[in-house]
Amino acid sequence: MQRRAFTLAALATPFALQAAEPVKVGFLVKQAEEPWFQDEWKFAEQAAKDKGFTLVKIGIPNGEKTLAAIDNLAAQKAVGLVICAPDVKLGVAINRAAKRHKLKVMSVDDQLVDGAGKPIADIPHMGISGYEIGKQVGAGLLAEIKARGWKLEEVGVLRVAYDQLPTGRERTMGAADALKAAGMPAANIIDAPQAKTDTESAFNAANIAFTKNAKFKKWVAFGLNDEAALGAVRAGEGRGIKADAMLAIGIGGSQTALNEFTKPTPTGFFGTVLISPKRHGYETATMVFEWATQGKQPPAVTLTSGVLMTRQNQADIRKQMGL
Ligand code: FCA
Repeated sequence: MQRRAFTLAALATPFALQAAEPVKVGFLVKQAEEPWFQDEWKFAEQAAKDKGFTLVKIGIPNGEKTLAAIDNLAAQKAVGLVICAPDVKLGVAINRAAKRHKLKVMSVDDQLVDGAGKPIADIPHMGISGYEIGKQVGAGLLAEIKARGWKLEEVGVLRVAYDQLPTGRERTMGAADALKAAGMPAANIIDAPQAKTDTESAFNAANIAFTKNAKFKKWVAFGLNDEAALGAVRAGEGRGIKADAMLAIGIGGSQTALNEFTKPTPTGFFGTVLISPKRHGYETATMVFEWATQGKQPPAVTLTSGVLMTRQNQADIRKQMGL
């Protein structure tokens, strides 16, 4: 009797384990501490819960960690991954590693490129419409410049630049072009190249630019994300360029922007173009899962839009976007 029970249990266990083995999808991001990426992860987790897979979240601050993370996913028998790489030029190496391990790979936010800087065609991508969203930043700045009665000629324009990342360049060029099209003198546009895409790097870049261009007493600022715009605002504050003389609009709309909007006194961080971490997190994770398990190929490129959000309308807009 006892012996029979033992045999049945022994038989049952492997089957039970097999049935319970969850499908794993990786979600690898370049800057895990950034609120935007935290939000993407949160919505990817939601997708995992809804669709019934396990999400494996890994921060990949550099190339070495990126390739190690892909090997790690393969060792865990994951079926695929979504990735926002620390350097888009890692594209070929990432594609090769994924293929070697038979992992489906899709990029999010930053489109991977080959050695010649061309997007890698067989890696599906979801990103923002960078140039269009940049133009929305420019339009938002122009409207507020007008509301404040500033003359375009007297305003310095700080473009916190991260041009090695194509979407970064598109975003800030869109903003600069919108300002120029409205009559902003090209000579007023000052580039402040940042070494990384975080607040500290933007702060350092902005400080140098402000020092070199002290003739401007009023400024507008923008960059590829909220952290870039915020770094410019903080650098301005340190030099006496306060909310009445600074107008910055970021891109993102995550906690970095919300923290500014909920301060009792408005800062120079006037607004942000809210983009959708929900779409970027939920949809990409779902696409990779369905690609690997149902053979459903994701669209080659999906570009998402944004909407200008300020201190005034933030609650309504976030609600409308399902956030
Ligand atoms: C890039 C930026 C992030 C975020 C994302 C949508 O990856 O570095 O801050 O803006 O695009």
